[in-house]
Amino acid sequence: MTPETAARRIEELRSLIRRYDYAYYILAEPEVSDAEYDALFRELQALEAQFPQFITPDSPTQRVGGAPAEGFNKVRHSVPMLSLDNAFTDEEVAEFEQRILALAPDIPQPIEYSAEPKMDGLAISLRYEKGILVQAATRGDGEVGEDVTRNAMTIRAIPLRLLCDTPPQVVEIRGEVFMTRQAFEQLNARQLEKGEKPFANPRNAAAGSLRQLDPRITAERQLSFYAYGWGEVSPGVLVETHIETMALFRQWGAPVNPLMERVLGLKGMTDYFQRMLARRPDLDYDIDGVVYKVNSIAWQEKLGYTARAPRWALARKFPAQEAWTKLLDVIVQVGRTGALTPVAKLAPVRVGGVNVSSATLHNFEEIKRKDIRIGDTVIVRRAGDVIPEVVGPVLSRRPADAKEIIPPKKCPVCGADVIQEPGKAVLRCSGGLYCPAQRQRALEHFVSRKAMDIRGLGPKLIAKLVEKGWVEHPDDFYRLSADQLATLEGMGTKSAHNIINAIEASKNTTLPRFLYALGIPEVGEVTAEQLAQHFGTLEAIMQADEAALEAVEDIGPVVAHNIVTFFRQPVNQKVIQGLLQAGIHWDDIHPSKDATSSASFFAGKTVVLTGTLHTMTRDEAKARLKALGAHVTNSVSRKTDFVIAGEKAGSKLAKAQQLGIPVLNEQQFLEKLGGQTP
Ligand code: 5U1
Repeated sequence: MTPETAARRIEELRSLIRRYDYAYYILAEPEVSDAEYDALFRELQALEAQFPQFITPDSPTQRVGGAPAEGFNKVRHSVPMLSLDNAFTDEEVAEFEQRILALAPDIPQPIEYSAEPKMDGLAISLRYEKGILVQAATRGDGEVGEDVTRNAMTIRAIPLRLLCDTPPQVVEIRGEVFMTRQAFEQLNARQLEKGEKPFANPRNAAAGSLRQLDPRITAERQLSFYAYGWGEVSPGVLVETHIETMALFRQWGAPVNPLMERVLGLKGMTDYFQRMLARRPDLDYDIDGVVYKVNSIAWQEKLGYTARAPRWALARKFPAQEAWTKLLDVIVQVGRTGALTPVAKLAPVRVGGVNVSSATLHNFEEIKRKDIRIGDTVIVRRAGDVIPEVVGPVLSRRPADAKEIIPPKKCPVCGADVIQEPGKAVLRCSGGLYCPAQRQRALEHFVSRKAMDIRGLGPKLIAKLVEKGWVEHPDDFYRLSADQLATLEGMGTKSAHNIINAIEASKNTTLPRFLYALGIPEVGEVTAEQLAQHFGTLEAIMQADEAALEAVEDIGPVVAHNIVTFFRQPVNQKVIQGLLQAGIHWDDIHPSKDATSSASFFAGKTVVLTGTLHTMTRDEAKARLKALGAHVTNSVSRKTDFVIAGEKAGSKLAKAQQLGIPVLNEQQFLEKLGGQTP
C-alpha cells in the first residue's frame, strides 16, 4: 500500500469509528456490532503501526493506554471548578428561589431552570483547543487539579476531537466521570477472581480507575462520562441557555444525561426531584441528588458567584445512603441451615432516611479482611430494600481500646460445635434441627411467601407454637386447629380461623414451591424449579442418585450431595409423608428435555423483566427464566438479548427500544414459555 492510499484509508477508518462512537454514546443507537467495530479498530491500528508518520493524538487508537506515569502533574484551572450549594429539603429549595428573586427581582417568572440528575462520580474538566482534546484535569481543590489526560483519553465516551466543522479556539467541557452499576459489578467480579480487594461502590471504583498511574488499567475499567457545564470558552461558544449549550456539546460528541429537563418554578423543581427519586433504583448508575440551574445564561451572569459556588445553581441531595457510626457490639445470628452471620449492633444513625441500629457483617472472613473491630467508627450503607451492611472501618478514628472480633467455636444458641466447610467462608452450627434457632428459621422458611405462602404465621407466633410443643416440624402446622390457636394469649377466634384457612389454602401448591419449602441446603427457588422441570415428580427426585441429579443444569456435586443427604434422613422422610398425608398436592409437571437443554429459546440469553405481569409474579417469571437457562439481570444494556415488558413498563422498556433490543409482551413471553413445557 502506498503512503497516500494508507493516509486516505486511515482517515476513512477514523471517521467511521468516530461516527460509530457517536451513534453508541450519544444517540444510544449502535450502528454496528462490537465485532465489526473491533475489526475496523484493528485495521486502523495495523495501518498506523505500518505508517507511524500518520499517527495523530486524536486518533481513536490513542485511547488505549501508554506506559505508566510516575505521578500526576498539577494543573491550574483557568476558570476555577466551583462546588454547588446543597439543599436537603423543599424549604431549602424555596429559599434558593427566594434568594434569586431578591437578587434579580426582574427575572421572568416562573423562573426557568434546567434540572438533571447529580451523578455520583468525580468531576473532570476537558480542554479542547481547536476541537482537539489537549488536557483533562480532575477538580482537585477547585483551583488546582491533577492532569489525567492519558487516562481520560481511554474513556470512549469522551471525544478526542469535537465533531464540528469550525471548532472554537478553546472550550473546556466539564462533567462527571462515573461507572455504571453493570461495569462496577463486572469489575468487582474480576477483582475477586484475581484475589484482589473489591471496590466499595461505583464512585470509589471510578475515582480509583481514573487516578491510575497506568492508563492501561483505566482503559480496562469501562468508565462513562456526562457533560454538565463548562470552564474557559472562547467568545461565541455559549448560546442563550444552559440547555441549548448542553445540546451543542452533545452535537459535538460529548454525551449529556438524557434525563436533563427544563422545569418551571419551585413546583417544577420539586416535581422533578420526586420523579428522579422514584427512578433512582432503576438507573444503571448511582446518583446522589439532582441539580437545578437557572437556564438563562444572561441571568446566570447577573446572579454571579459566592466564593465557593454559583448563586444560580443548587444541588438537591437525596437522603444519604451511607453514614458513619460507632460499632457497639457484634452478635451472631443462626440461620436456617446453621450459617452463623455476625450482625453489627450500632449506635443508631439515619441512613437514606431510615434509622439503622444493626447491619450485617456478612461473615467472619469479611470482618478479618476489612479489619473491623468493636469500638470502631464504621461506614454503614443502605441500598434500596437490602439489609444495611457495614462497608468498613474508618481507621483514622480507631480508638486505642478497639477490640478484635473473635469467631465463635460453639453455636451461641445450642452450644453445638461450629464447623467450617473447606473452601467456604461461612461458619455453621453443627446442631441441625436440634438447634432451636435452626428449627425456628426452618419453620419460618417453610411458611414464607416464596415457599408455602402461609400468611399470618409470623416469627413470633411460630416461636410460641414451638414453645407450646405444638409444632416441631412443618407437618405439625397442618395438625393445628382454630380452637387450639384461639387459646393463645392475644389471639382472637377470627384470627385463629384466618390462620387455619391460610394453612388449608397452602395445601394447593406447586412442586417447585414444595421443594423450596423443604429447605434443602443450597436449593433455592431456581434449583427447585429446575429439579421439578427435570424430574417431574417428587418421587423421582427423592429416588435420584447424585449422578442423576448432576445431569440437571447448574446442579453440581455439592448441591447433588445435599439433596441426596436430605432425602436419606428418616426424619425428613417422615415429615414429607406427614405433609402429603395432610393433603398437600400440586398439578403434575411433564418433564421436558427441552426445558433444561441449551436448545431452549431462553437458554444462555440475558433477559430483563420490567413492568407488571398478570399471570405470574416477577419472582416466578425470574425463576422460570433461570430454570430455562436465562441470565436475568436488572438493567438494560447492549448485552441484553430480550426485554420482557409487562404493564406500565417504564425506563427499561424505553432503553430497550432505543437500543433496538427485542421486546416480548406478556402474551409472547407465555407463548415462548409454553413452547418449553409441552
Ligand atoms: N449534574 C451536575 N452535577 N454538577 C456538579 N451538574 C453540575 N454542575 C456543577 C457541578 C459542580 O457545577 C456547575 C456550576 C457547572
